[in-house]
Amino acid sequence: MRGVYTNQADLWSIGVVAYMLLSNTKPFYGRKRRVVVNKILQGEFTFYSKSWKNLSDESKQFVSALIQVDSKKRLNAVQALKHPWLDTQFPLSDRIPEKTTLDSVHESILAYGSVSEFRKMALMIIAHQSTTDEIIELRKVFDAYDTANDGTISYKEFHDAMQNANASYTDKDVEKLFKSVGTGNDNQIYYLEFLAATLEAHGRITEERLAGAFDRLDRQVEVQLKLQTCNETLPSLLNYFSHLLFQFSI
Ligand SMILES: [Ca+2]
Repeated sequence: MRGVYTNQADLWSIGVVAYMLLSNTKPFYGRKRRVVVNKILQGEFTFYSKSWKNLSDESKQFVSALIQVDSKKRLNAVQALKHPWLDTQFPLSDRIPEKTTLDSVHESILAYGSVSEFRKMALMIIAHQSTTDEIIELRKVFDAYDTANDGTISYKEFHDAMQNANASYTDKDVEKLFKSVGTGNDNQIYYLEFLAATLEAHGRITEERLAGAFDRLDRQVEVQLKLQTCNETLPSLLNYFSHLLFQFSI
């Protein structure tokens, strides 16, 4: 507001956004704009609202260290990432999948090649309805595969991940596996496809749940799939669900 902007201004914004996300209230408020502007210029805010009562001291310290008028006193990005609140609540090691999970995902992908298109569709419905708790481990693996962090697994990323899992794969083997998971023609594996391919052999799908998903596939889709037109149906449904799921999951 004083006309001097560096990337330290972004850290102020992160402080304000963190304040709002944590408490669902604004740090600076007032009936008149002049009052609000004054408070911002002074960096004058409190943790007065009720929602702050249940929040940790570290979260308040994190916010306070960012909503600092003096940009030199404000944490920089590196310091903010190392702040005890981020470090203890969301340690980096928690976002890396366990070796056993990586192995079982690899096995699921191997088994997925022999799954019918109709069953794949049902698995996508289940994936779409899965809760964050159910898929949190799989999301970690997805992120580990998606090294460019752009929300899809490219052929190259998949190839690297498969080579890491089993160095003896030929390019042909990897291509076959890739095509069994990625149903579209754009050489990408979407999040929903990945979940569908890895949920089942991960031991998370009961027969009742699968039966329920089959029931939900309406008769028209069933007929279409039986008529082998699934290659047209699957990608369009997939893009829709995949987009939704990726946006709203962790
Ligand atoms: Ca990617």
